[in-house]
Amino acid sequence: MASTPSSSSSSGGARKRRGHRVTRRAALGMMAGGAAAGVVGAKVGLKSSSGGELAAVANTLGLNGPQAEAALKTFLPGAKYDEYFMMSSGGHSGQVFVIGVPSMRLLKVIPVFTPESWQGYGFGTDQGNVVLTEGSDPTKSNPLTWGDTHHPALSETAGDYDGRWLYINDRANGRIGMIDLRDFKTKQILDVPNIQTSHGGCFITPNSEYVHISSMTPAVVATKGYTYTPLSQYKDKFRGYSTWLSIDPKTGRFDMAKSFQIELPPYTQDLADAGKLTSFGLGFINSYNTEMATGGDMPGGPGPLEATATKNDYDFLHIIDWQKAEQVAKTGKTVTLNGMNVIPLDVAASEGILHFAPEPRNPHGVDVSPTGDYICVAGKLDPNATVFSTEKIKAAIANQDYQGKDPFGVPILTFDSVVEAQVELGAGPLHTQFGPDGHAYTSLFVDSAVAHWRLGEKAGVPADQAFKLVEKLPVQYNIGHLVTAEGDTVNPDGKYLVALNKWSIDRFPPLGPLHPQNFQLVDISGTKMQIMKDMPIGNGEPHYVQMVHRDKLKNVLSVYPPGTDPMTFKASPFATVAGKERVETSGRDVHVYMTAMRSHYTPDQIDVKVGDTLHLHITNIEQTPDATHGFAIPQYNIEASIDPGEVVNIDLPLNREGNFAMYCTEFCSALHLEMQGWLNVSPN
Ligand code: K7E
Ligand code: CUA
Repeated sequence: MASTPSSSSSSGGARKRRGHRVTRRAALGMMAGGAAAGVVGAKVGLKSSSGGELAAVANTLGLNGPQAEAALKTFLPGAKYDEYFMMSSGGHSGQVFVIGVPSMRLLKVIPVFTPESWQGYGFGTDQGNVVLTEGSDPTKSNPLTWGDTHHPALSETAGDYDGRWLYINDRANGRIGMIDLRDFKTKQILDVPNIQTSHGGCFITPNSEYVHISSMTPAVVATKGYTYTPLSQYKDKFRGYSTWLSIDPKTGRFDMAKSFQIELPPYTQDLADAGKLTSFGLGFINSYNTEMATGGDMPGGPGPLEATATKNDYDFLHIIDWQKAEQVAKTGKTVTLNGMNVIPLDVAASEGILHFAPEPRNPHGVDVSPTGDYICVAGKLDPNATVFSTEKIKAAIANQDYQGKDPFGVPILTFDSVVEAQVELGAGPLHTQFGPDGHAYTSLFVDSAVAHWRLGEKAGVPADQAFKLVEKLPVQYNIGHLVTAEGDTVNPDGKYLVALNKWSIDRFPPLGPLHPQNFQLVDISGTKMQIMKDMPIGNGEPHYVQMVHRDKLKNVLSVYPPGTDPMTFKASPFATVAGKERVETSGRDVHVYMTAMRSHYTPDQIDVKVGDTLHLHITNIEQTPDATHGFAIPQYNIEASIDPGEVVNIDLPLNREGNFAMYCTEFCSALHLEMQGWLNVSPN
């Protein structure tokens, strides 16, 4: 892969950095002698080190100078913290990963759509069970137990991450999860009405007014969920929905009374993004399969979906005026469908809520630039990034500058009137992220490369450099999304880029035929992009990731206040203090108010009968950070994790007699192994 020589005038030193932020060098607290120019330089300075061993180590590993330098820059000794955190989707693991940058260490797995036993999520305790069950409508009795997380969205204030909440969609089942960043636990899963799948989300509006999630594959919606319809009626009966979920500003939960949907034609709605600053109030959704193909690749059929869905030269960028929609949603022009306030397609078209702009065939990513002036669309089957202008879109809408209407009556803006530039980047462009000063970075799936290019004058780029490719960096291999530090906010930091590669082939030793994905950390602070580190992702297949500065996560709890219900952050009515432990029986319901502390449960014997329902209310009465206790009941599929100050509730119908040795699963103390008790279930 040939790299284009850099023509950028930017340099790490010239880029603006926020005053309050530590530079990477200071954060590392090392490299006192200055960045080493090469391996030999690596042993310079550092009197306190054991002396000139660094060059020998580098030689043994065969590291060149930049590699040795990258190794030092990404090493963090204990008790030194990463400057950034990546909130990574976990793909079909159904989880979210938290990864430190630049160390590329996995710091946490947050279970969202999939049970996770370490954290006792989905194994009998209230948090996981309640959230998973509530999010499984209409099959609450048989909860969905996995999801396909794709696009995390951190809450924002004035277009910048504010560290309060994180949302993530389930691409498979059209659901959305909400994580509170005080304790990094999932608080709510919503099975979004009327959408079976989701891809256009999550994205969040600049003041967290709404989190958006739209369907991917259109479906037939009936008043009671979904209904069977022959695919021959695809055009007439199948529909997509753009969903605007109102966020409760106090709790981060979804306020359904203020939420609404916009009905969309049966195209495949793909990625989406929210306008910001100059484009505030607009939302953008890509689409493909405007051909409305439904497959049929056996003899006599119309042909495979991927062939029929790529016939048109243009698909439609959906431009949604959500402020206008918000007003129309309050009128009588809407319908209620499965509890959701829905703006019908014809109303959306006639009220000026929905416009289309042609976009080169089968695009994938749509990304709004930091100032909001440019909307960058990358087309899988087109080598260009197509850059739309917010100003031109607004003018075209105002002037009704249409080149026609789609079959559903939605006006199509004239392509040449709304496009600002097309920048040839390479094969298979997918997603774009941003740095300061109009720097843009686009993933090239087919090329296996990152393309660095510049936006236009509205982003502060000199005219002679505007909309030009700067450099391409080969990555290993087949990059999907990419992320830059705070690169989808109004205030991107630059500094780091991570390539989220789908294939790793030879980068790691084979451990069976299923290979990990490969995250590659790239230094973008200098004039040339430089790969610093590979990180295998041995769980799920991440799609999008956001990278947030550590300073933004200012509300994180280290312990809960005593007796906290983590679902409400309020005192739990079931909290127990030392000395007040008790058993209360009412009919066949046995309530045990238990405490846990190093190294015992009180009570440690529970005597019940087959047919009783056991209600365990366990309070971890410790306030020492990290003094988490587990609680497992063998053979009953119960596993809890109880953090200091937390109250966990378990409802357990007892259907089997025996003496069950309940125990603490977290190695909490010298007498951890002694932290056990007996659940004695006698015959009825
Ligand atoms: Cu994988 Cu954002 Cu779902 Cu592109 S999407 S890679
Ligand atoms: Cu408590 Cu181990």
